[in-house]
Amino acid sequence: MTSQTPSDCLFCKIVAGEIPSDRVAETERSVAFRDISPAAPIHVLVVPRRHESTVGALAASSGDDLTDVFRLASQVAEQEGVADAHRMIVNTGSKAGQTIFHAHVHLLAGAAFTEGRM
Ligand code: DGP
Repeated sequence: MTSQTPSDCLFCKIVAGEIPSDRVAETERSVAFRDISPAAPIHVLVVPRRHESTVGALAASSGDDLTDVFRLASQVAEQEGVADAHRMIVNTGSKAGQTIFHAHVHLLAGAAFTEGRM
């Protein structure tokens, strides 16, 4: 699905601190940082520290990492004051808009989400 490997993966470099990011929270397994190109007033990406190309691959390889990513996303929603008004979105595959092939969850909030679906 991707040619990106941990050595040339942008999010691996952000996790390692080699590329700066606006980090909002982290755990032993996951890191949350603000999206460089926000699609909503609050737009945070939550990524596992361990490289997997997609959330599906992450689920297949480690339920603990998968759980931690979503738990941290919920914690960030809480700390941003949007625990009851946010979306979590996962893009899988370039045809679905995935551009970075390191598993990640988008946490989006602060916009008036009036549509019932994406
Ligand atoms: P996706 O389309 O689901 O693969 O989302 C990738 C997101 O990553 C996209 O919303 C923009 C964001 N992004 C790309 N490059 C950087 C970067 O260098 N820093 C940060 N913070 N976000 C980035």
